[in-house]
Amino acid sequence: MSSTLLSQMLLLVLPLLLLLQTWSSLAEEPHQLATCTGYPGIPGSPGNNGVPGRDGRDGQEGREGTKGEKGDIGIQGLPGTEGALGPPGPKGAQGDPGPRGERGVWGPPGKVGPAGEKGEKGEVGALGRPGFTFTHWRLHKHKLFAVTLNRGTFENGLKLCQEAGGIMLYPENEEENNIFRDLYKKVGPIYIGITDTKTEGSFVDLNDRPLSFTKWKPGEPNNSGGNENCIHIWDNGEWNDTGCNSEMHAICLFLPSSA
Ligand SMILES: [Ca+2]
Ligand SMILES: [Ca+2]
Repeated sequence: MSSTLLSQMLLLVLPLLLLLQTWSSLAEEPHQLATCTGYPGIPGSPGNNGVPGRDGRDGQEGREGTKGEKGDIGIQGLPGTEGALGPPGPKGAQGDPGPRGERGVWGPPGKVGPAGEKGEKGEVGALGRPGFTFTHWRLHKHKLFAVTLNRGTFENGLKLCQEAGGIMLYPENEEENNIFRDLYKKVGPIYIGITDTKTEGSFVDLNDRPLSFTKWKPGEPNNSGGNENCIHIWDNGEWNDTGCNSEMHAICLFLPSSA
């Protein structure tokens, strides 16, 4: 490098160095520059409203509310229209017969009426039928017992009772059996309303009902001779089967409905 060129470069650099030195000195003394006094400016006019922001995100689901109060009673509805009557149903099956009713009770005897006027003497009457005559009467509770005056077969006694409006019967308990026993002591052998004519050995009353009470003598009924289908009572109240053609009394029962 030549000395000439070097001197030219120095001539260019030196002014720059001086310029930099002057700039740095100005930078180290800024306060001297800020000391300049002035007046505040007039506030500017407010700016325009900005554009509305975007919708926010959905919030979380709220808690369940409290139970409301009971409401008032509703208004009564209008009545519905009545439907048409349906056809009658099929006839039901016949029911079982009801239990047998209790027997009626005899009423108290009526008062004796006034004596009638004495009548004229009548003619001699015809002979009455002996079957309608009874010799002893016993009233026990609601039952009226009567003993036939005359003796006859079992069929005779049965018929006499029916014609008089009664039935031939048997004692249905110990009290009634004692009445039969006492009547036997007064009149002798008495038939009672029991037979085994329909089924040998199976004694029933005259309505074919099984017996509710029996008072058999020990060893009876024995169907002695193979032909004992009717019953009579002994003086001790015990029963024996015997033939139906013997001559005996019969006891008829009269109830309020048949007397
Ligand atoms: Ca028999
Ligand atoms: Ca016998």
